[in-house]
This record gives sequence, structure tokens and C-alpha cells, in this order.
Amino acid sequence: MKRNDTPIPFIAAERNREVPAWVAALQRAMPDERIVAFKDLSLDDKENATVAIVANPDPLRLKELPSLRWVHSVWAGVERLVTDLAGSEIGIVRLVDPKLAATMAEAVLAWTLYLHREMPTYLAQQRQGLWRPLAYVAPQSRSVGILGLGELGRASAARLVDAGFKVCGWSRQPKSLAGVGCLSGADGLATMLAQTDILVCLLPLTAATRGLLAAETLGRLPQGASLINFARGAIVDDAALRAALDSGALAHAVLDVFTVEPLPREAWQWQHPRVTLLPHCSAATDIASAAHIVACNVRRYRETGEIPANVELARGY
Ligand code: NDP
Ligand code: OXD
Repeated sequence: MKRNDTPIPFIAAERNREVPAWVAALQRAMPDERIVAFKDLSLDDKENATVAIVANPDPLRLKELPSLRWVHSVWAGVERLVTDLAGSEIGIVRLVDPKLAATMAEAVLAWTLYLHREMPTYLAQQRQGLWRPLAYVAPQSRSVGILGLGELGRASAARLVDAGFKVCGWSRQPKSLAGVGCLSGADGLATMLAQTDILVCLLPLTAATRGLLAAETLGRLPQGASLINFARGAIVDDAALRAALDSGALAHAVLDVFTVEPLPREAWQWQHPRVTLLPHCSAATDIASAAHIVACNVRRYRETGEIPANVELARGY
């Protein structure tokens, strides 16, 4: 097959050590394309590139590509691109990978079980030398509320239903999912929060979801509920979260994402006894699987000239 000589740059954040692995995997998945790490692009390459594959890139790098028509993110969350490319004509395609959804669903189940089976309490008791069994609660008596019923939220909901939990979910548009109580709108959110023991956040970060989990919304949860945030740090108001944890209104928070990442060493979350902290690892991307999905989208674009549609700039996700 004839090789397409217009390069496809791969652009990652400064600290990303996986660039060679991504370039190799993408090249393997697209042998008829020329995938080039940003640092290896010639001036001509920069001039001609119409498509770029990106992993949370520095926006200044995108500005060096004057012919760019669209970018394919290998991250599922694209809030930074949506902001950086606002007002431009450049299209954004994000990663939608069933393998990523399965990994996230596994993480949601794992950390829901961690909270459900009272592991934070048993850990604290162990540290105090306390031998004190707690009453067993069956999953059928535990309500899990999922914020966001998209690719990751739906897969997670199905996994929780299989495990026997009572599951509710909240989305922008009304939905119908087997075994899941589906809610939408402000009233739907209030209804869901009031009956949730474990709240799982899988929303995209947008103008509408930034700071959504603040004093008023967290205050609607029953006393002693817990939070799992696997989405984006800025969806949660940190001061309100800290106050709810300090008072015991919220029993525990499992936090994988933060407003600033890596989380600064002096941040309160590191030491808080009611926080379990993870380094943005709940759903790692499988490079080979993602490269295959990106390759399918690029191939379709080469054949039809049409940019695959999956991110709507106006709604922010
Ligand atoms: P999707 O776009 O597929 O789903 C988003 C869901 O959120 C949809 O159900 C959508 O509603 C809902 N939603 C969006 N805005 C609102 C709103 N204002 N009110 C109510 N519901 C809303 O995203 P994914 O499931 O693929 O990913 C979700 C997020 O997970 C990503 O944006 C990313 O931030 C995060 N993520 C975290 C990872 C990690 O390792 N920690 C890994 C990968 C992703 P509707 O269905 O009506 O459109
Ligand atoms: C993300 C990702 O969006 O890792 O967090 O894909």
C-alpha cells in the first residue's frame, strides 16, 4: 500500500515518557501513515500536517501546525483541548475504547467494594489495635449513585448491578438502562443524592460540571455516605469536600483525580484520615487497543474526508 507522506504528529505533555511507545504502536496500527513525534517534525511536516494525535498536549505546540483540521485525543477526557481550541475550526475526537470502559468499571467495582465492606474503618481499627466486627450490609441494601452515564458510567453501572448493588445514574439527557434507576436534571440529581450511600463521579469536566459537588450538593447525601471521584478534580469543591470529611458528614472519599496533578506534596488530601488517594490510575489506557481505534478513525478520514464526530464543542464534551 502506498504510504501517505503527510505526517501525523504525536504530541504529548512535556513529562510524558510514553511517547516512543505511542509512536511505535500508532505506526504499527497505521503502516501506511507516517507517525512522527513532535520533536522530530521538520518545518515542512509542521506546515503540512492536517491531523495530529495528542495526549494532553501543550496548546502552543498545536499553534505550530497551521494546516491542522482535527486532533485525535488518546485521553478520554478532553476538557483542556476544548478550552485551548475554543474559537478555532479544529475538530476534537476523543478516545472511546471499550477496553478503557472495562478497566474503569473494574476500578469502580473494586473501590465500591472497598467502601461497601468498610475497609477504611477496619484499617483505622487495625492501627488502633481494635478488634471490633461491624454489622454486615448486603449489596442489595447499598445504593450506589453514578454521576455520568456515558461510556465509562454505563459500563460501571452494569458491573455494579451484576455485583448486586442498587444502582442509580444521572446524566444530561434522560436514559433507560437495564437494572439502573436513571435520572436527569436538577431534580433528578437531588433525588439521587438523597438516596446514595456511595457516590461515583464519572462526569466530564465542563462549565456545567465544574464545582458541581459543592457544599449544597454534598449536603444532600445521607450522613456517612462516601464519594469516589474518578473523573476530574475540579468537579469537586475541595474546601466543601474537606469540611464534609472533617465533620464526618462524608465518611470517606476515594480520590483518583485532582485540580493540580501530580497532587502537590503539601496538599491536605495526602494526610486526611478519611481520604484514600490514587495517582490518576483508575483506568489506564491500553496503548495497543487505543492505537487500533485511532487508526480506524484516521483511515475513515483518509477515505471520506470526514472528521469523526464525537466531541461537541458547545456542550464541552
Ligand atoms: P462520556 O462523554 O461518554 O459521558 C459523559 C456522561 O456525563 C454522559 O452520560 C453525559 O450525559 C453526562 N453529563 C455530561 N455533562 C452533564 C451535566 N451537565 N449534567 C448531567 N450529566 C452530564 O464520557 P466518558 O464516560 O467516556 O468519560 C467520563 C470522564 O471520565 C472523562 O471526561 C474523564 O474526565 C474521566 N476519565 C478518567 C479517567 C481516570 O483514569 N481517572 C480515565 C478516563 C476518563 P449524556 O449521556 O446525557 O450526554
Ligand atoms: C483521562 C484518560 O481522560 O486517562 O483521564 O483518558
